Amino acid sequence: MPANLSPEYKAAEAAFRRTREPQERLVALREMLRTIPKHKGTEHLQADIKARIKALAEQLEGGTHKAGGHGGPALFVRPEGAAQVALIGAPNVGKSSLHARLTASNAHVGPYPFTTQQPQAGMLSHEDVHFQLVDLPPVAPEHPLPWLANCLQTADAALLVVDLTEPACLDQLEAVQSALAQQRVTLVEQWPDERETPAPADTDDAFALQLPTLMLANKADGIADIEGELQVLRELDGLSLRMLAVSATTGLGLGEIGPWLFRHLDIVRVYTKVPGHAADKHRPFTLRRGQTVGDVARLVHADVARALRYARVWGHSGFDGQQVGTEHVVEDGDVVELHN
Ligand SMILES: Nc1nc2c(ncn2[C@@H]2O[C@H](COP(=O)(O)OP(=O)(O)OP(=O)(O)O)[C@@H](O)[C@H]2O)c(=O)[nH]1
Ligand SMILES: [Mg+2]
Repeated sequence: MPANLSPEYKAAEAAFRRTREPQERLVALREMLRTIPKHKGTEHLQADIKARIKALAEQLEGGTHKAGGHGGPALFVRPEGAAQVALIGAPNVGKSSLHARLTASNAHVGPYPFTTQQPQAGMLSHEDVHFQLVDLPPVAPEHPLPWLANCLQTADAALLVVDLTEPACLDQLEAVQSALAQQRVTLVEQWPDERETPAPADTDDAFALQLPTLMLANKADGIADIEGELQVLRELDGLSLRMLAVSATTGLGLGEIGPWLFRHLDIVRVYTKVPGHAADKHRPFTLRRGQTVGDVARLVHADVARALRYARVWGHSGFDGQQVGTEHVVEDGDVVELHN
């Protein structure tokens, strides 16, 4: 990190880190470039910022195709649901087949590499929680995706898909990791449920992105000794990611993915009610463990949050319509009645 970064630059960088919204990130990047002290020690960083401005601006201008189907520009997927989870992997490993099977999308599947060209969103449900799964083009050295890091910025986690029947599986894994590393994206084994406190912001590198990752060992239908294969992969891949053997063809293991994500992303469902009425049990608001009644109110509406004085909570933690303050931490299954 070059020395002598000005307070203006640091403020711009903090704004950049705070937001996941592409347009706001572009504004912050331009402000970073404007305020960065122009000397030899910052040359690399200046070049990096310029490259990112170029990529992000192109990505934002680019879109005639809509990646998410909800008005987002091409090559971005606007997050929806409880969490956004990206399908990452080498060519032809079965990402789109999994996407199609898990979300009932019509993701295009082909028996050859580089079938998928753009991100595609779909929803994977677990009980009344919906995760947004994003199918992506393959990550491969011969097929660079300059927009990938920007696209992944909105993801909460990744599913790293490998093909268990592919002899070059380990080489593919290495190639995926190194292509991601070039864009400063790292797939990590630690998920939110294992963190005591929220992940510390990376203080050195505003561009570093770490995604909690579950490995999906796909095409397990073609493998006789699945446990043995997983063991080999575990020993040789140099990663310590959790693994799940799956098959997009037979459906093996697919039912475990939703519950796995729900548990490890530390998701909390809250049902709201208005006084004198039953709770709306159909559509939970989804939060993360540790979030509060105040956060629930913000999800309902900014005006509701501003006016909030207290809430009543019915929940698993023994609360039975008890009055609580805005800082009260909610738990999965709580019913909350907001009062102003
Ligand atoms: N046996 C078997 N074949 C599979 C499985 N999943 C996918 N396939 C096959 O693998 C090939 C590639 O599948 P895709 O889903 O297009 O793979 P992809 O990773 O999206 O490929 P790209 O978009 O090119 O990166 C197709 O021929 C699929 O039928 C599986 O679980 N078992
Ligand atoms: Mg595909």
